[in-house]
Amino acid sequence: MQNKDYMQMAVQEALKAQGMTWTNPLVGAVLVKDDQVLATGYHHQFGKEHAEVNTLSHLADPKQAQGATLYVTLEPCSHYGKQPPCCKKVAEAGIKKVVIGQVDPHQIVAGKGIKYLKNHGVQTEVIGGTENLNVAYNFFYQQERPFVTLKYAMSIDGKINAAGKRRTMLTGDAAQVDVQKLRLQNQAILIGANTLRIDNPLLTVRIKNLPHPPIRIVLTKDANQLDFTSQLFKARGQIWLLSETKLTQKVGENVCCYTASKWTPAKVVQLLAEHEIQSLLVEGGSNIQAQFVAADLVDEIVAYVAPIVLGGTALPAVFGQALTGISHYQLLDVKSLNQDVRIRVRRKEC
Ligand code: AOF
Ligand code: ZN
Repeated sequence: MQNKDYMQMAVQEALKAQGMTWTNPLVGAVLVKDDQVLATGYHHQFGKEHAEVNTLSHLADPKQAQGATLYVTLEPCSHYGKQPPCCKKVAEAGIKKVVIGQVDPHQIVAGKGIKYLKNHGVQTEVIGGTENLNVAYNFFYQQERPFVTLKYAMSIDGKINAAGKRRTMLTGDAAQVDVQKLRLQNQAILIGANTLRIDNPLLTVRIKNLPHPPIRIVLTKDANQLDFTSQLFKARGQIWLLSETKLTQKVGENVCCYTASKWTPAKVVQLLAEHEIQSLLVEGGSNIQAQFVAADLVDEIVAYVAPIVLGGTALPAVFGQALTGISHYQLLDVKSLNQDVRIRVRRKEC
């Protein structure tokens, strides 16, 4: 097996924790000696041991690590955080070489792990190719704002709701499951007050029990006007209300209200950045989608297209805000989900 094959194995390890690592990256590792895999491991959960230490813990005898090569999808850390520095553990274990998928963009590490290893006689090689594991994490530390994804389901004629302001189910089960996977990869999900009223969504992840479910955010003019009997308020997890008016009633321990004279997409993104939230999924409605597009704050779009024609005066997916320019995106992929199709596009420079 070649370097990139072992690294792919480490990527598969990392992916086992999807949704579980909260603001920490997904990280996987494989320990190899004489072309034999000695141990594999990954970072299981936010606050828990890192991938390198988890891998070493799977060895029957710690001495086996001496002279071995460690493949790890992210540069080993060099700082004391919730966990001690991995590069120290790696050097102490007698590992000869560390093959790294990508340098850690987080300033607390950013090359310091590699430097430590070199200074302690451990060879290092950065081979690249694991950046897609942590798109939002990388983006956040490079751009200092969360990665924003717009998600909507639309009819083949580009509409999201039938006229009459009622919820219209457009896509089938396979697309619904796919949306769950998308939510799993985001730390916050935002909707407008209209979507809350019309769709009454839960905005939860139901395919996995997450220690930190995505923060559910409602953008509204007046938080006091929201219907607190909506399903959203019944499900577990943090809720943020972004309102122009102070909330005067007590709603629940998990509900926070932030006020601003006018909430713009730029202010929303700034608030999230201040809380170190690295990813945001905007799930509607069309006016909010339009505001994010007009503010040029959309990094990825995931559109589910159903073979339905709504016609007439039904609302388009993105509508209600003047656009200052045309934005160009790059096609990531197209996937069939039974009768529906998912199209993903990403901003060219991401
Ligand atoms: C992880 N898992 O496997 C690796 C990480 O607060 P801590 O101690 O958990 O440190 C989190 C930081 O450690 C993270 O932002 C990243 O820079 C580095 N590496 N983190 O959660 C891992 N290898
Ligand atoms: Zn570490």
